Amino acid sequence: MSTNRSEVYPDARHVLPALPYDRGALQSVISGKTVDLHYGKHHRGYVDKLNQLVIGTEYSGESLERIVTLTAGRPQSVEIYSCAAQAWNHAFYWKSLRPNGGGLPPFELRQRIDAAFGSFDACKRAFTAAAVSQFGSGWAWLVLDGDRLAVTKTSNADVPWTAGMKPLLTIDVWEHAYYVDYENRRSEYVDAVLDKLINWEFALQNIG
Ligand code: MN3
Repeated sequence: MSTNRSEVYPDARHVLPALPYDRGALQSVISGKTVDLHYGKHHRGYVDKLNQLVIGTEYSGESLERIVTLTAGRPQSVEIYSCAAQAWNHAFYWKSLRPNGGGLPPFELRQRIDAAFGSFDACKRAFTAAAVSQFGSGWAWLVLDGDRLAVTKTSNADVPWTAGMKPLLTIDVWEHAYYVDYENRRSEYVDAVLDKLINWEFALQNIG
């Protein structure tokens, strides 16, 4: 008997994960309108498109992570790769935020931050610099690179784990993440996310 998941579960579909909070819960920084568009249209669109694209392919029934890993760097699979990676990135982004977030990281994380960056302020400056300097669409990340915390950025749909880095937090810097609320002022959005929404507890959980 085959254990191929696509045969066992022929109707397996990627699903849009529920938002971890109410649509208006981030409104001190990100409006409900932006969440409606970003989660309800963009994130949902990546999931829906992926489900269409994988029908009848070798990727049908595979997890998002597997699809990203299998298609990364394959020009013939760029559309599937982009939708899968964006579906993964957005699920991770919503968890990287929380109402009444920001502030100081938990003590254990602050020790790791001090060791890697010298200070919490230096870490925030590095995170902001990565987010603001990403040319065009992409993502800024706090990652584990080996056993050391680092900040990095990726273009378009790219994830850090195909380069061997473990993601701890992310900030979406595609224009659709902030343009309705901040127009072209990306740095204002990034500063506000870091001060009021970023979920340092989630980063600590991800260190594992
Ligand atoms: Mn986005």
